[in-house]
Amino acid sequence: MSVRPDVTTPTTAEDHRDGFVPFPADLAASYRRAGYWTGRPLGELLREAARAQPDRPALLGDGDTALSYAELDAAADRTAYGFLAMGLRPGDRVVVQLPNVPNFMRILFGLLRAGIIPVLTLPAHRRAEIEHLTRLSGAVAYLIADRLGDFDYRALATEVTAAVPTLRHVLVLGDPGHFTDLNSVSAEGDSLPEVDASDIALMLVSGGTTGLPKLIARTHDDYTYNATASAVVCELGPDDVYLATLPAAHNFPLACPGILGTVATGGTVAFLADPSPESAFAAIERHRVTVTAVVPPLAQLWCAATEWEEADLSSLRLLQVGGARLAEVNAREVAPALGTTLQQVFGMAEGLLNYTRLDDSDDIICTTQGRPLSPDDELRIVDADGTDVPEGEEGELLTRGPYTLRGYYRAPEHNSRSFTPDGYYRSGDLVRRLPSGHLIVSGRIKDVINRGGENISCDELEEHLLAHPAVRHAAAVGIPDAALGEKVCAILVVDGDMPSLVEIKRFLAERGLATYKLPDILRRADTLPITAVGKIDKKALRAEA
Ligand code: OOB
Repeated sequence: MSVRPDVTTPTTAEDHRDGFVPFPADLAASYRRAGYWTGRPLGELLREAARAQPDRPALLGDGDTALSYAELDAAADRTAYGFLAMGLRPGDRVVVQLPNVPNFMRILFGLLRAGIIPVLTLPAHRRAEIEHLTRLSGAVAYLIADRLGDFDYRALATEVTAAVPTLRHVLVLGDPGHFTDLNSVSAEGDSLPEVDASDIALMLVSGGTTGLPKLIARTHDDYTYNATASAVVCELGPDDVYLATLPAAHNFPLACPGILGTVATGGTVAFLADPSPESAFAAIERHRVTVTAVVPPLAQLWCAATEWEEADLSSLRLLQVGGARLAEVNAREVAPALGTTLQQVFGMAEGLLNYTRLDDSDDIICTTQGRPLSPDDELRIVDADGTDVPEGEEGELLTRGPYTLRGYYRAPEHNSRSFTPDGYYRSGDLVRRLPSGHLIVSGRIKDVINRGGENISCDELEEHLLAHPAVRHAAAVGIPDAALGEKVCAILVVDGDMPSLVEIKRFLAERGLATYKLPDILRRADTLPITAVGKIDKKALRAEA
């Protein structure tokens, strides 16, 4: 499948800013004055740490190998010179699709230091997404691993190369076949290009719930702030060991505070290829991991697995959970099961990040999705007409601020819908705000079932379903119905016997749920489909239903 971007795609390095929506000059100046934007390119974070503590471990490899900051710094430079020696130019876009391997760091910093723009796709993306993102970005190179599980990325690269004329290089980690070995990208040099911190550093892929993914161009200034301010909230320091559990190209493990926040504070990064409890717990024990980030289904699985996996998790001081709503029952399990502080993170590749703080009360940590990272994050909560709702009531979250995009890359039509005229991003998320500023996410504006004219929030129903002792995962979707418009279908993954519809309805009614919100249909599933980063895939479920 190929989908054309809604503007003509320029293909030269110099044109990388065509279709980029910059921050307005007056706001940019105010973000600089406030000290959020420091003019430091992302590549400098590693440089500064290497100067300050050359011999400390930066990166833990497979087995017992480790790279010091000085070694990683030098490897990133050689990689940057290697890309330039191949003919890549600053401003060129390069689609990166790599698994969680230590090499990710050298390659990412190599690209950043050369001023080449990584387009960070996830290992689970396939031809539809990769071809679309390659075309949209006008990428000249595609960086892959040879294979992951049964999937051969070289075959995908062959297809994408044939379809997208701008693509000139395919570089492979592992067996390159007829492409080029990514490990051979290395050269010496004595001056790297000057990188302007207000320019695009990298592109993230939107986690959008509709249509093909969009590109989010993040600047060095805004993303450095994203990572460093997040590191402050999480109290990261040189003794921390951050485990990249989620796919490293996702905003959460990359910069919230993730890999980049760890480098900025001189800590150590380790990569986890397989997030199953067995492999994750072994990695936490072996590397003495202190912080990691997961999505709610994984948090649930890890909590359950402490019953059967023997491991010493005592080093883990902070488990960040985000990406989708963490039900309160599951949130309450984390500290007792894993012996760590829970942090809820409500974030988006588009920018805005909300964190529960380490010293928030247990109730705040377990029942809210955090409060904004920056004092200059501006939030509005509005009704369907765009009018601000009274304080404490539910509405759609709109936001702008020092690290929130002002427009998707090369998507003018989309931007006219996704942003207000004064630059607020319409998140599509339904939230309420507590007097403390903490947000409670109650769903997506589109994730509602309209049953006979009554709107039912799928999130709300799912939260109640999850409180049933037999229910491990739950999803609610609307099923077309001639009489009601839509009927409520609940899909459950259960431990042991499947409860009957009558039993579930009684359980929900006892919890005080309105009658019209009770499921009409109950289905059992062995697993629920998941997205590229591991969230429950409502889009796929709705399509199936
Ligand atoms: C993170 O980023 P994306 O871009 O994959 O997805 C963003 C969307 C949000 O708009 C919201 O709908 C949902 O994912 N979401 C949550 C949530 N965190 C994200 N919904 C409920 N509760 C939460 N805690 O998912 C992301 C980026 C950075 C940090 C953390 C997550």
